[in-house]
Amino acid sequence: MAIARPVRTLGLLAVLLWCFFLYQMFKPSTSVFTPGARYMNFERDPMLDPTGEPDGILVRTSEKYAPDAEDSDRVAATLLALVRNEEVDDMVASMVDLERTWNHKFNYPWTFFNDKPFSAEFKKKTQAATNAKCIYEVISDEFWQPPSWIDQDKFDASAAKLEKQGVQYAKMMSYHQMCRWNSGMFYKQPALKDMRYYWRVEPKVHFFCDVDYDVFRYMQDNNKTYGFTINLYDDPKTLPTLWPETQKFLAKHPTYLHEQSAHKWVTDDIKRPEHNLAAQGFSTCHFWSNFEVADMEFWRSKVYEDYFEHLDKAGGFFYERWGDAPVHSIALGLFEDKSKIHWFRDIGYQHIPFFNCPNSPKCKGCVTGRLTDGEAFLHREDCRPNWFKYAGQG
Ligand SMILES: Nc1nc2c(ncn2[C@@H]2O[C@H](COP(=O)(O)OP(=O)(O)OP(=O)(O)O)[C@@H](O)[C@H]2O)c(=O)[nH]1
Ligand SMILES: [Mg+2]
Repeated sequence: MAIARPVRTLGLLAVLLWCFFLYQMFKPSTSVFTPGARYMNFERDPMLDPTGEPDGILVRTSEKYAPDAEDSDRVAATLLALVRNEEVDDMVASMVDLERTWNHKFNYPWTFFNDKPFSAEFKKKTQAATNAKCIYEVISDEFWQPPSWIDQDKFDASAAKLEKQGVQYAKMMSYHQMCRWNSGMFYKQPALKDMRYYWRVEPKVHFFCDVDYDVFRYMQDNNKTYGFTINLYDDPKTLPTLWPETQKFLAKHPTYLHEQSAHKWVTDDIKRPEHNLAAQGFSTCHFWSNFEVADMEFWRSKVYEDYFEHLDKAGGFFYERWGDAPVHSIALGLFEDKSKIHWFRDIGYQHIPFFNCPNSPKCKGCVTGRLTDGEAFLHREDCRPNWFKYAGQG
């Protein structure tokens, strides 16, 4: 039976419309998230280039890394988490990723810290996620409570002011305590006295890539102090007087500035001048410290201890909202040889909303070169190009 021409035309149109609809649904994305086309700061994101293992001495797994090996190849190091009981499932999720990609080969112990006693459930679930030893520590008041010179009324007044300015967690005293503990307390905990290196792990983070060498031995054998994955700008409203206080400290101790420091990185005012202005001379570019692999000898040094004490006395952990990330980063940028700071480009990592996702067959579950799966404006927070500019990609 012949079909009338208008009906044929309509049918054809319907098919064409359906094809167009399907194309719109499934066409390759040209949004800001497309690797390579998504960002204005880099000519080309180095994460798109093939990533292998770092240069230098690398130690592989062996029977000497068995959990109970007597003459172990492990160095004095631990995986470290400050965490609450109610975050146990998110903590286990982080552990599962890190155990799968790395620690089942090396069996470094996990040390968990909490300001409250760990529950039986927390201990059971976390120990079940690893063959390595787990250590559970309650932080005593001396390390956790605000110091005696912090005035509660002044804290309340400044927190209210910060909150009005949109500073996240401003009124949450425990957040301030957490930042201070991570800045100047954790490495003094008696449970860590025999440890030299740590790898900080938060609940609900992800690791994507197989890492086949002992990361702590890499730090020790190659004389590295600090390792990071992601570099971001901070909110200057959280730290208006951190840099002025740092300058006062430097004026008192001019010899503390390292000859090979990344001072220019700390004070850069080219890439984001308005941040530098609001922070009174600090670029706000920092190592994102929810991931850090570091040598506690640096934090335990006289230089850093003097710096932390100066900052602590100034009160900015409470009257402003100084984070451990900018405090660590400024100290590393001023007082350490920048060649001792290592970018772990090969460790695939995510803490919402940012990623470090290398181009490597060892990685699964992240999109190569994608910095964030959040809102497009978050790309502005990327300050890796600044670190590469002043310190390179080593
Ligand atoms: N035990 C304990 N752990 C805490 C406390 N506050 C924060 N933490 C832990 O400290 C780490 C950092 O805290 P977060 O709240 O994640 O801070 P953040 O990463 O700046 O904030 P988000 O971007 O919201 O994740 C996490 O591992 C928390 O579990 C606290 O009061 N007690
Ligand atoms: Mg967090």
